[in-house]
Amino acid sequence: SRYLVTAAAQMGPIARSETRKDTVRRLIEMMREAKSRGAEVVVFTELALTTFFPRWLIEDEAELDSYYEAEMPGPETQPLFDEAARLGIGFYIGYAELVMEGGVKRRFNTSIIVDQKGRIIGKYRKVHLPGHKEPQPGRTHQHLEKRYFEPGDMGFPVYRGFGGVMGMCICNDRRWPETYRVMGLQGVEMVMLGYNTPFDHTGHEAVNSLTLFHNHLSMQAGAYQNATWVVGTAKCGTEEGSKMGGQSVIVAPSGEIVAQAFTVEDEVITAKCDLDMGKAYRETIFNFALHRRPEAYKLIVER
Ligand code: CDT
Repeated sequence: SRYLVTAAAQMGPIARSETRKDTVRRLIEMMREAKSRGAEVVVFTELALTTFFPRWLIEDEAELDSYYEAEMPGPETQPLFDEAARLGIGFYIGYAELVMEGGVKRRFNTSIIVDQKGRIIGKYRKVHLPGHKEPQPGRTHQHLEKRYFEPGDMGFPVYRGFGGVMGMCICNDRRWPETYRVMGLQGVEMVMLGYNTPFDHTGHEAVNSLTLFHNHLSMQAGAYQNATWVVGTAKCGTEEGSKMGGQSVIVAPSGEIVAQAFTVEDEVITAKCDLDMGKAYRETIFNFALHRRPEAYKLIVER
């Protein structure tokens, strides 16, 4: 067995007025709690440093830029890295990334994995961007990720860390089977992800009422079909009037939920994850080399 004590640090709402400093303080508090429970790695959420700003049309560029990180770590996030190194705990965190390339601003919805010495060992940029480019009439809250981010340009890389093979995705990515499969084909043993999921995300009441069911369905299926642990961490509760789902989970390669948050606030959950557990699936029912039929899947990449 290769045990990795893993924590998911769910976040309650972050107000629009909350400073980075205050948010980082909340993250550090949960990091300490995770460590006190024996965790070696803690998974924070998507866009963990600010309120979920894609719910608004922001036309002032300086204001928009204020939600992004131009460097990681930067002056306001350095304390998180310092505390991780001091405690000897790794972490995953999502943030809005702003990069200057040839004098042009590029924006991504990004996550990183940081090791127990406070060093970045992996990076990922969100591939599946939901929502719209233009504000939709009649909606109380917009979802303008297509306006504020470019689709990720890194694919779904995996990284060696914490004694295993680690992968990442971000929120909407968790609903797409290809996300997990691309990492599954690289032998991923734990997929870390964060999400911000408003209950009104489809505009169809019947679908919206299944929001929490679909959240777990996607992650449990992804875990089982790819013989991997999945750690899904929410930002939840009522944030600036938008109600978002919680129920953060740690899912085993069997597809079973082994830990689940029960509040919609800052809450740490933990599980002792055996990274070898996936073998029983990878070597039998999901032995990819033996049973997959890529020649029958061509349409997936052609359309
Ligand atoms: N953040 C994010 O990707 N949220 C989406 C819901 C919004 S769809 C308009 C999700 O898939 O959870």
